[in-house]
Amino acid sequence: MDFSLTEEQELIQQAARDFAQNDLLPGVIERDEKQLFPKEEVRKMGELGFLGMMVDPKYGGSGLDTVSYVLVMEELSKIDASSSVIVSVNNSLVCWGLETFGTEAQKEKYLSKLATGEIIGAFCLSEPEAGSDATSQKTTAIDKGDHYVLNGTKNWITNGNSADFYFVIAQTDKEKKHRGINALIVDKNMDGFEIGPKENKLGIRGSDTHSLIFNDVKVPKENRIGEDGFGFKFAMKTLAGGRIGIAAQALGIAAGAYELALKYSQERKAFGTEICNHQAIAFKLADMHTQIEAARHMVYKAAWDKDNGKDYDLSGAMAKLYASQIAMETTVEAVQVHGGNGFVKEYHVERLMRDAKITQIYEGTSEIQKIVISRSILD
Ligand code: COS
Repeated sequence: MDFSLTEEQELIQQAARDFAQNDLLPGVIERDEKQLFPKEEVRKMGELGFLGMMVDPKYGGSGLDTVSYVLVMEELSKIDASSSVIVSVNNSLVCWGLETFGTEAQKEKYLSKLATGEIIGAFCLSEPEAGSDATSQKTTAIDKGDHYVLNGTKNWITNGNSADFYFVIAQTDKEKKHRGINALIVDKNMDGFEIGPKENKLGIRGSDTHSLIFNDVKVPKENRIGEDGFGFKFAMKTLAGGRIGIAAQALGIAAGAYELALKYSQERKAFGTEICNHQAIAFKLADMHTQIEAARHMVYKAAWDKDNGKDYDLSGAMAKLYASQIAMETTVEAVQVHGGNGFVKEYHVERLMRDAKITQIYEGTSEIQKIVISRSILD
């Protein structure tokens, strides 16, 4: 076994760390407070190749492996989970889905723009009544010969207003249940496509989350992904990889909070010594460090599975379940180590605590991960 990173992976990790410190950190509190989308930061991440990390260079991507991608996700998330979720959705759900299942014409039209950040994408599966129960799609895509007519509403869509490219999952043939679902590419400028209100969120407030409304949107058949009825499988397969990205985000949030708590505990004095010298604090640091290391192994292993052609449904689900749980626990403890200062925005840990919560919810709640895991071990 070899646990070391390659030289290239170390360089990418360092590039992401530098970018996070120099470009994400300065405005992160203001973006969180005012719910500002990191437009300029996204542009720079496109230039650095972070938005199409695993895409083949012939389509303008960086041609890197999944391990490099999770390293970048981890570093960005230590500082700004609102920016890292944009990276995650664009890489794992949009670019990967398009490159793996799209036609050559679809890739030529969209992939290089997505991979370089010229445009960004969104993945639209959740609905008011279909979040975890993803087969119960109410959005319809009625087959009209050379096109579909799309009607319905999607909820909680990351990059909702900022995207130009949308994967929309919709029901074509209700009788066929999940085998009658299709995934369609929708352009922002299509008639009948409306952006709904922006959500005012607990965490990842810099990311742009909207509901989307489709009123008789005419989508050409050439915008369908795969064969008729492939949409649900497309969503499941794509989300399986997406969960590795979110696991890496959770890992980064935990590691960021831990690093802040460690530093603070070595500076802040109480009872005549730095608080890290009190066992009450030292033991918290020991627990955080151990849990983060365990989560890191799980996240990197899931990425390695994907890179090596192994099944990653189970390892990705376990990594997301565990990393999101310890992101929550670690950030709560990091606030506690900071005491009163932990409650104050300028110390960053309260934001990380709020940001951590979503990692237990999106791209499959922790309960959904347990369904995936238990089915896998019982099969
Ligand atoms: N890869 C490929 N196919 C998959 C799959 C995967 N990882 N998981 C499920 N499928 C397929 C199944 O093989 C089945 O197809 P067939 O009947 O043709 O064999 C189909 O999908 C339906 O699967 P299943 O019967 O297991 O569906 P359930 O309704 O029981 O739901 C869960 C399965 C719960 C796992 C699924 O609905 C899910 O992941 N829900 C959460 C969705 C989610 O992440 N929402 C968040 C939105 S994105 S922020």
